[in-house]
Amino acid sequence: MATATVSSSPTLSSPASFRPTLKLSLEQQRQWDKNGYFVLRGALSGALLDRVLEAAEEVEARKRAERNLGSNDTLEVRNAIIEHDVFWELLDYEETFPLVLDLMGGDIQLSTSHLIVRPPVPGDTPATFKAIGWHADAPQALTYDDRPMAMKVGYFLSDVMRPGSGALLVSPGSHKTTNPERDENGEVRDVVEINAKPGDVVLFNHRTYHAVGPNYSGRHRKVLYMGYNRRWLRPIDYITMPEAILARFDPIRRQLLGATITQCGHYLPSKDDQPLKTWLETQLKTSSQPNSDDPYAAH
Ligand SMILES: O=C(O)CCC(=O)C(=O)O
Repeated sequence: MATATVSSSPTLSSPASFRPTLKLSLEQQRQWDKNGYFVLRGALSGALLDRVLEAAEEVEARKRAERNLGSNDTLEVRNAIIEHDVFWELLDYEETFPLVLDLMGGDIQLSTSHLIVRPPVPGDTPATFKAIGWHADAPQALTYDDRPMAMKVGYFLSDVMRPGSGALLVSPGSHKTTNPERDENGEVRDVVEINAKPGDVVLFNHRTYHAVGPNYSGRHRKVLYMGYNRRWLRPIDYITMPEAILARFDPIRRQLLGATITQCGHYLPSKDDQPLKTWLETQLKTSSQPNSDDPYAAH
């Protein structure tokens, strides 16, 4: 863990500006239900995008040095959120987190924060190459109330607009099956390549099958995922956050970082264990305006 992040900074609150009334547009909801994912074009932009890109570079350089990795080795940083203060800003980012709340409700926590840097491959690499093979992220069971058990928000940090530059591959509709249809080579049949620019964001259900194909671009391909799951599931890449980190945050962010007030708070939450849910309910009572437009429609 980077000790630099466990500082005595003042409490970092969830941004007062995040909009609980920002809901999925009808089109986003349709795509989520039908395909198991949707894309927000340019949802991360301006100074924050610059800060996140800079932070990702700094963490990449530090981790490559710590792990003795060359620039052509793949780098994966798990629990990346504790590695740089800028990453906290994506924990409940106002342009994406309200949509997670709309999909999942308030009974959630951060499941993972995962920075991935994948190097390009040589030009003679077969097109069927996978930097990571087809998979859905566990667990695969359906939830009891139709809300997703777990989902991810992927922030693209490099340009993967050109086909064959290591973009995320998804199989639309595969969140409805445990075994998507494949051809004789084991390749999933129905595939969409999410070509994206830095700052584009994908939201996908954990059940949606995805993979990463070859990157012929000659440039590294970078992405940062923030995952969220139900609080009665374990997080993926941390067990508990250190007290020194939790102490920096307000009750809503502490909930998101897996903390409870009472002993059985994950399974049998008291009111005090659910600040996000309580806050959400209060906000929704005061104003609730479903979005009719889609500010991030593909362009
Ligand atoms: O985008 C990537 O490099 C891999 C993403 C992935 O497979 C995952 O998050 O489970």
